[in-house]
Amino acid sequence: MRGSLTRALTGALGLIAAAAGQLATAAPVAADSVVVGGRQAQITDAPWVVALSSRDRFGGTRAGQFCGGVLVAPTKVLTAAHCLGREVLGGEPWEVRDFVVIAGRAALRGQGGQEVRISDTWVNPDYDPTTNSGDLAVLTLVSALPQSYVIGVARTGDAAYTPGTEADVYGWGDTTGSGTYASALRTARVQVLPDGACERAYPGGFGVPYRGDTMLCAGDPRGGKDACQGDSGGPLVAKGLLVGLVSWGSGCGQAENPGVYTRVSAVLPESF
Ligand code: 4AZ
Repeated sequence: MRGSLTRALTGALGLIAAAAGQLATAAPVAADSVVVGGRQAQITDAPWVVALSSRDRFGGTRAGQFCGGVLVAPTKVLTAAHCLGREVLGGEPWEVRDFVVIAGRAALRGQGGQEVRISDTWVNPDYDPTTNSGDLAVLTLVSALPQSYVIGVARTGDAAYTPGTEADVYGWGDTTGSGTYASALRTARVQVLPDGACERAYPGGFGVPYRGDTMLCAGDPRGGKDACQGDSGGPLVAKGLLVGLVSWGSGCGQAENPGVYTRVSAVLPESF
């Protein structure tokens, strides 16, 4: 969607940070790397994973997929706020005439599942596009998907947020870190990492800083498994509950640069 640079690099410091980011992404990632380092996922095992699509804007070969999302109620999809930004959509979400959520389909070229239009979008008013803090939006679907597709959301303090907890990230994004987008849903097993791991990786300065109050750090301590470009907005699931949304990071699958996720429990309003 945007070359190999990371989300973090789109803010005011973009040019300087971009140079630093390109150095960071120059290191090779694991060859079988989600989602980098992942494996194929069955949609029946993860029916809450959805693709955000516009064939008009992103082309039809991969069904217009450009971000991930997750179903948290029959008509409510969470995604990353940055997925709805002007630089992604080329306008406001309601101006994208064929914007749909694809549910119940792992293979983007297949016919399975359903494509559902969106009646409303809500972008977290505290989302800061410069720092990526609060990177969450809610899409309301025009018609309800089955309740059986819905995943529960971990609340603040849930054990699912404890560092060391195994977590699975899902998406149709880049599987290599060099622009090889998946056509079927993939998943990778990572772990919730202590905030300190991302504070060390993303101290601020040139790039944007990691903030543990609104962000969640997760990755593979040995590297190789991670979310990547195109996975944004997709779910990070631990203990059967949603804990994070793919948000940003430097490169993909590098042990020293974990993935940064939206901390859903801290950012999602109580009323959803
Ligand atoms: C992106 O640009 C992106 N490795 C998403 C996740 C990560 C990096 C970049 C984490 O959408």
